[in-house]
Amino acid sequence: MRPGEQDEADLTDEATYESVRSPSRRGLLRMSAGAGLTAGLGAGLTAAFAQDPASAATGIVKPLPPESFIEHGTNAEMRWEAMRGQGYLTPADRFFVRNHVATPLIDARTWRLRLWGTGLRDSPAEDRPIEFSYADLRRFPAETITSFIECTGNGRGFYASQQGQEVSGTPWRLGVVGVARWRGVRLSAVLRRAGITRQAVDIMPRGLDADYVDKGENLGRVRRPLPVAKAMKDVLLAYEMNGAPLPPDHGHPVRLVVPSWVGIASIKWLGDIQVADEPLSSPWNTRYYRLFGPSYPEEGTAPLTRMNVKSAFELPWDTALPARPQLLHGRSWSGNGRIRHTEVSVDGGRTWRRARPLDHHPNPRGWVRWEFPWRPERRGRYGLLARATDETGASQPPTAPYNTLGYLFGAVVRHPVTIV
Ligand SMILES: Nc1nc2c(c(=O)[nH]1)N[C@H]1C(S)=C(S)[C@@H](COP(=O)(O)O)O[C@H]1N2
Ligand SMILES: [Mo]
Repeated sequence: MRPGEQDEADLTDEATYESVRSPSRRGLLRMSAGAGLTAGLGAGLTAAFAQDPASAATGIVKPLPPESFIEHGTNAEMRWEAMRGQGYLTPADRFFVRNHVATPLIDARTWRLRLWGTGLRDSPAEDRPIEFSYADLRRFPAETITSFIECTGNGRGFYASQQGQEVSGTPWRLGVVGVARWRGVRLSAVLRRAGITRQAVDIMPRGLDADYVDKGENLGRVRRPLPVAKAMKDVLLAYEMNGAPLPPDHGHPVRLVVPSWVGIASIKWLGDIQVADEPLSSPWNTRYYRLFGPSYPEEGTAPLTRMNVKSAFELPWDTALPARPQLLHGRSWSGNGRIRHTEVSVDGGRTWRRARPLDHHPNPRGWVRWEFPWRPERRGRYGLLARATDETGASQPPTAPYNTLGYLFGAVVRHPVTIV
């Protein structure tokens, strides 16, 4: 038998295939998604699910073609030129992936959502939770929302490149944001069915991906408290993205979509939700996702909630453009609500002109597409600027306030192009 044949045989056996997909075998999948794989089932899985050789290193299942993505460790940032010519939505195959660990493969047929805690009637214990199967959730009335999900560190790289400030974390440009149509069940409906009480104050959704280890310290599974007021308002338990079942990398079978809030709130591969009659905490609302630094309290600000205003051009970074009149395209969005207008400057911020909005009834939870006619006057280097203002009057300043973890970079970004 030649090397590799055994693995292929394993994968054509359906029973084996199903057993390795089940949640109880996630450890294996984690291995297959991580480095250092040797042989056996894991190798077979790598071959089956990793259409792209890169996924062996990233732990991301979908292909990451270099024209659409920039890989950063276990994450993939979308290149903004990948949105050029697209409609309103970000297609799932271009949507950024932010994974603390690796994408787990979870079988919807054996999956359960488990709710427990002191904020539910009769305070069910963690090991005696109220359970909903995937089929149970599909029997609730379905709801569809169009909403962005954006990583809190989107634009982080510009703290260093535009402001000369050192921050920790992945140096993203502006590509860790996407807008999708999410279909699922209102979280409020499921919480009510589970018996949420008036005393409940916080919920803690937790993912089924592996424990997150930060510099040798095991922080447990990804989880972040959410106030009951937000949980009951507009949060979705999503099982579809853009009309198709949620893909593995985006939380299959079920994820939270927490509109307008920091991306970390939208827990993927949702496994359980603690509902408590007292405030909850996790590293994701204490040591991360607050602002830290000289201008902030020692313990940081309050946990971050809404995202801020941003704008991006649908152009490759540092690209060459022809010396003739042309239309520039881009999108602006804000966690505060609707975008009122976007202005563009092609002369380094001396003069600004309004961009033409292409979406006339802005979705407060989505973005606005815009275009801007430009007639370059000379050849050479330009820094294109775009700044939006939202319905609260919030806009994009020339610089972003420094914080050590590089969150919420809302300043105007200088997008380099060369007219040739
Ligand atoms: N279980 C789990 N949920 C998670 C994460 C994760 O690593 N594990 N990453 C969070 C972060 S930081 C972001 S920005 C979004 C990214 O969602 P996406 O990968 O579908 O784009 O998922 C959030 N939900
Ligand atoms: Mo994030």
